[in-house]
Amino acid sequence: GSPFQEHRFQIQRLMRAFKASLTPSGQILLWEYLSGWKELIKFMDSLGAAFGLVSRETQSKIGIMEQHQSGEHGHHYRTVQSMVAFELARGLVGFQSLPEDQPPSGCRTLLRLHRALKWLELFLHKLSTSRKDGAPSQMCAEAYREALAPYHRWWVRQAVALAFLALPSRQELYRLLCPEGEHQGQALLLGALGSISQVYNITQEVFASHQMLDLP
Ligand code: 1PW
Repeated sequence: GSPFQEHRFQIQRLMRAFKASLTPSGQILLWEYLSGWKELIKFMDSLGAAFGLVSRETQSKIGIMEQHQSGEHGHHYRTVQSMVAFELARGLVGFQSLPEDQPPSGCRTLLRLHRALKWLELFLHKLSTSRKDGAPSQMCAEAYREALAPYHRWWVRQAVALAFLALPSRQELYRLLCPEGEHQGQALLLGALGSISQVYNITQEVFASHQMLDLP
């Protein structure tokens, strides 16, 4: 293939990354998890400038996670579970408010990505079960209302709503997601959904069991 191919979004790569993030013992590997997100960012970027804010914000969260990974205690940031254990033991989670002089914790940062993953899960689900005349901008907005809007400030909700309006038609979106055609696209969507839900559910359990679902 072309040497530039890896810069283009591929839903297969997204699916593989989230699948690979799951170990047989139910650990979630952060490097693979984040590489799934990076693939998704390529997709957002292919949607045009309207998704710039969403894309930049996601990248900045990934950047914080990578700083933790390459830091002094990086080896604790191999899995979601080891990160949680480490930050809990060291009092680094930030259950109250964020100390100004410290980088945001891995837990509160991952929680943001985790909530956004629910948005993606709902959106892909709606898309994969939608009729030919369905409007992606509406599906995206509904998924956002259900999964993410309650956690966002007013101005963020307004900005995100504007981005949705720029989403292409269902047909065009399927073409972007899977150039091989809608039929295959649907199968790939379902495959991706399967891995994303599994990863989401495990992360949710880990965070819930430590009362970490509303870190400031
Ligand atoms: C095509 C579908 C793509 C779905 C991808 C989902 C990405 C969601 C990112 C939304 C970003 C909106 C703008 C920023 C909001 C931040 O305030 C918020 N960040 C996130 C990732 O939700 C909360 O982070 P904060 O402000 O508590 O550091």
